[in-house]
Amino acid sequence: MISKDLRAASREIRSLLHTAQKPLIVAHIRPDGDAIASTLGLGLCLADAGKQCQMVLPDGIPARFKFLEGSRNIRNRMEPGYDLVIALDCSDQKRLGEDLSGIPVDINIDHHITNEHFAKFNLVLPEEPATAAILTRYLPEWGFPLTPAVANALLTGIVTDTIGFRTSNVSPDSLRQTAALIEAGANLSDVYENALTYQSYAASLLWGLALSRLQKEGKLAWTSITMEDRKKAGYSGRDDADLTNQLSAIENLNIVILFNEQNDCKIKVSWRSHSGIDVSKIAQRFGGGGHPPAAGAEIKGNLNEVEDMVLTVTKKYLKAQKSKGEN
Ligand SMILES: [Mn+2]
Repeated sequence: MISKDLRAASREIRSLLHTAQKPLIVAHIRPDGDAIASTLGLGLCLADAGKQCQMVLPDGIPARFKFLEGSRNIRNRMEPGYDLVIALDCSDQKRLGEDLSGIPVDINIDHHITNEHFAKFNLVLPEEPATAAILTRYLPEWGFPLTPAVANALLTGIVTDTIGFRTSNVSPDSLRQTAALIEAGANLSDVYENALTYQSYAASLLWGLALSRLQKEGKLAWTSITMEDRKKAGYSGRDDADLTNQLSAIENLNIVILFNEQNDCKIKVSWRSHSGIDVSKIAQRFGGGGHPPAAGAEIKGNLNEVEDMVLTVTKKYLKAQKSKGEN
């Protein structure tokens, strides 16, 4: 059931999307598959409807997503002259990056439970497994047809955010949406291989270096990717090369953490959890956010400091959860 507020937001969004001539679509920094896919899915729809559409992701897009039609039209910087701003898959405005964090946002479509409703109209559905899933549901309702290119993009968002339909928030509805996307021309095996399975040789080397330092204490395991690792492996991206998801595949753990050293004394920390432990609460304490089973934060400091701080807080949190469970 969709609430009255959401229905009202959906009506407003529909009319804004139809009236706009020069929409600007943005998503969160260091974009993942869902951020890229949602940007492309909506961008291609609006372009098909004859609009002069700007798609802007300040960090560009990882090579694995360049198979998507229209991905070459994504820009790093916005140009003036837009008449509508749409933020996708982004829970707070800071996550749009420096250039975009100050501009007024008209529409925010997202599925993060930590969403701050920073836009004029917010369509936030935390029960949906991906922002692309929300668009799959609403775009046809708003009168924008799902072409094969749009469907392929949206399917990429669902497949990546659910790690191939493996997360606990995959519902019968998500599978029905997926079926609708395949009917509209999306290619599931192609999306799966390109967006999820394939990885570069450099990424494999990077995994090896980071995994050689994997540590475990009770039901908590962690490791890090350092600047040095990236150099040694010849890995040019600043992302985690999907290692966090790999860590979360280790059995019998409650929480895994990846510390990803960025270039400027900043550490990107990613948490994944099992057994219903809400790691978004820990991430929020460090100024980050996310979903109950998957969250992240960017923390200032050197690797050792940040590791100590985060491990202490996470262990305390695990202990508190445990004693809560025992009561
Ligand atoms: Mn997402």
